[in-house]
Amino acid sequence: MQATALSHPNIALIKYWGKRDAVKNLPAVDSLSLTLGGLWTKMRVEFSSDLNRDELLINGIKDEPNLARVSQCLDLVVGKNRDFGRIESECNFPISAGLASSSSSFSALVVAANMAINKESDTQLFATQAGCISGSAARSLMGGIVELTNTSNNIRIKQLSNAQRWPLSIVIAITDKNKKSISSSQAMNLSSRSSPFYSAWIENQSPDMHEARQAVINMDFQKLAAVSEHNCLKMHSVMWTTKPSVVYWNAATLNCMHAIRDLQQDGESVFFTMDAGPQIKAICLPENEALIEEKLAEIDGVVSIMKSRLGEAPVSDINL
Ligand code: 2P0
Repeated sequence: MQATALSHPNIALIKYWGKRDAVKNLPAVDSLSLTLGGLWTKMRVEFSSDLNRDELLINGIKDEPNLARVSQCLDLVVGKNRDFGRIESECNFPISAGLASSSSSFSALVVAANMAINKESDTQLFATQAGCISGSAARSLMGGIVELTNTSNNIRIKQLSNAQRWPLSIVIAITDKNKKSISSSQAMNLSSRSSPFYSAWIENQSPDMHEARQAVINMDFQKLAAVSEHNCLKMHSVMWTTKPSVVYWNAATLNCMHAIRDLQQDGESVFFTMDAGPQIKAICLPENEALIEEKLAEIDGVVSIMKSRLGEAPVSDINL
């Protein structure tokens, strides 16, 4: 009754912001993402009749705030009438700081919990289960470039490109390692109720998805760059016009954006995206990675740089 799984976070180029069903946690829009190799969360799950409650350790420290969501995930996978679980989570990057740690955490947890009860691997089912707990987690069930689409009362994920077919690099400029001020769940809920741009955001997602999908199929970097930046700025416009406003950026985030725009002017293949946090992700071709890293590291307020290439689907093994 124990298993371990390792999963990578993902960042969306065409973003998920808003829910069409809060109970099932179904997203209001389709999305498209990159799975980030090198960054990972490892989850070890052990069910035992000796335990009298679920227990969660994150990087060796007992954690209460995230326990309810973890228990909810185990109930969903195993059923409410289950043994309690001891969950040990290890993560090699900052958590709750806009680096999509919930995507790697809940995808790893779903895979490990299913393996612990000897369920056969079923990627779409695992994506549905992970997505119920964290919308972005569903996309981490596949590697490379992944799209998540809405079906009548579920979601579906599909790999548009594997990590080898179109290798992309992701340079992440960390501008603040602290936890974000408001969770994305809470913030998107506020946006749907109060931003005058929310309905326009929902209505205009399909053309962006179409354009991004075609760009991936044709490996057209400039097209993917243009539609990704546009979609990112639209999502942040919805956040900014939420009441009360949700502004995840800081001065360094904006300075990085300008630096990336300058690099584009110089003919470099690079574009930016930002999520529910102040970190900036620069997507580029592997041959440009060193230059982008150098330029971003020089910017005031950039605390550190992380680099990633497209990663693979989760792996599970009792001995991980
Ligand atoms: C995304 N984000 O598409 C967007 C962009 C953040 C900004 O998915 O409410 O923490 O738990 O389903 O999984 C935030 O992801 O949200 C998110 P919930 P989650 O990646």
